[in-house]
Amino acid sequence: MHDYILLEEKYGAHNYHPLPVVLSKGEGIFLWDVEGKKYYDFLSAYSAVNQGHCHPKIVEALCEQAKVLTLTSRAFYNDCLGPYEKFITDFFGYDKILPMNSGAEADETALKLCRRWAYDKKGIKENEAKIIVCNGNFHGRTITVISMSSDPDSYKGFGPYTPGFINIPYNDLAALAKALEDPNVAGFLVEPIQGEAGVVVPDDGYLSKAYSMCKEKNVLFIADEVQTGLARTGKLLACDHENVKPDILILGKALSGGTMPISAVLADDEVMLVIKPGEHGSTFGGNPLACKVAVAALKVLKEEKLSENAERLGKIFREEISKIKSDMIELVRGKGLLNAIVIKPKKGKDAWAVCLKMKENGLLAKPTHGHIIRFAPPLVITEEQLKEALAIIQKSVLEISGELN
Ligand code: IF1
Repeated sequence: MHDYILLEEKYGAHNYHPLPVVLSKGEGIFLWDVEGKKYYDFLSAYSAVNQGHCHPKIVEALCEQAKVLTLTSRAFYNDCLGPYEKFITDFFGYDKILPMNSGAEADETALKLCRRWAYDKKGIKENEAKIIVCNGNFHGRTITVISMSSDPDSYKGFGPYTPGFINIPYNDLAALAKALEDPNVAGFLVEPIQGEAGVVVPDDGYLSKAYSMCKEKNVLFIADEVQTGLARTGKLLACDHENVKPDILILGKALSGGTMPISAVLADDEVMLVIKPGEHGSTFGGNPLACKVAVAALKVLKEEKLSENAERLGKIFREEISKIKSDMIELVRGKGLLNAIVIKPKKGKDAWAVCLKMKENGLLAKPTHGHIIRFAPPLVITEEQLKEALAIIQKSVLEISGELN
């Protein structure tokens, strides 16, 4: 175990600080380390494995297509892309898709689409378009994306930054109204729930009101559903909770069920067709392998009713966590199976210590911002398994806080 950690330490960039566990196998909601110890996975690779680790139908699609054709580039047509594009646009109800790979790339794509739409359709003077973003956002790691960030860990020391963004507080409609007064505003980019910020759920009605305010000003409502989408919050999309259909929808992570980087931007013709041949793309975007995998991954969400499961079990999770009597648990929040608890440190023990204890007890989760623990198991978890996991969480918190006698 130690050897693998030392190898990463010596030969890998130090851009992460992982929990000291070395994993070598995954199946459904479980992970195993190199010593054969089994864990509940309560991170789901940051919601990329909503369908569970190594889902047989997704892996089969991957393996079958890998034997036939993996990549052609977009210089030529292939026999997987068109059928995938039809499938996913029907699935989400949009005219068009633009396929990419990582979430950050899909966010970048949405920003480019929005800017071009601003100049070609809205009539904003070239180079003057602005996009409203929220404090506490997380959209990835590229220079333009970190230019929108309000978190110094993300942006500090990486300037100069891309201009053209207006930062406003999240969940603040008055601030949005004020920012929308600027006639050069072309879009509003928002996470329906802020993941990295610590699973920050906005007030009911925030998204739908924000959407109608954008419509009033002819501003594109752009939803980053990379983390919240694909059944995670109890609906196919988190925006579905408020019946909002974003003008631009950004998907990633679970679009591949965690097998490879697949992301997508969906929009109707009025927006999508502003980008012309040669103006955007990617070597791997829309490759045959990805197309087959994404179709399989989306089918699993529906076939296994993962939204419904997330909705039902999410409620149980929050109810049961609230019952844990510990002064270290300040609050629990979330939607569906995207939840977090806020930890009040006690005698020098913080969220990291709780995560180490949970690891010891057979459950993996990751702290964020020092005092928050995100809980996001694969959505194929059953009620019985959830209860077992809850018992581990309870035991671990009480052991750390010294409340277990
Ligand atoms: C890391 C958090 C999760 C995202 C949203 C775009 C992207 C992400 C809403 C970019 C990525 C990640 C990346 C991961 C940590 C992680 C994360 F802790 F930062 F908040 F999921 F909870 N939009 N989220 O959440 O997607 O380019 O990475 O494919 O290690 O940076 P990507």
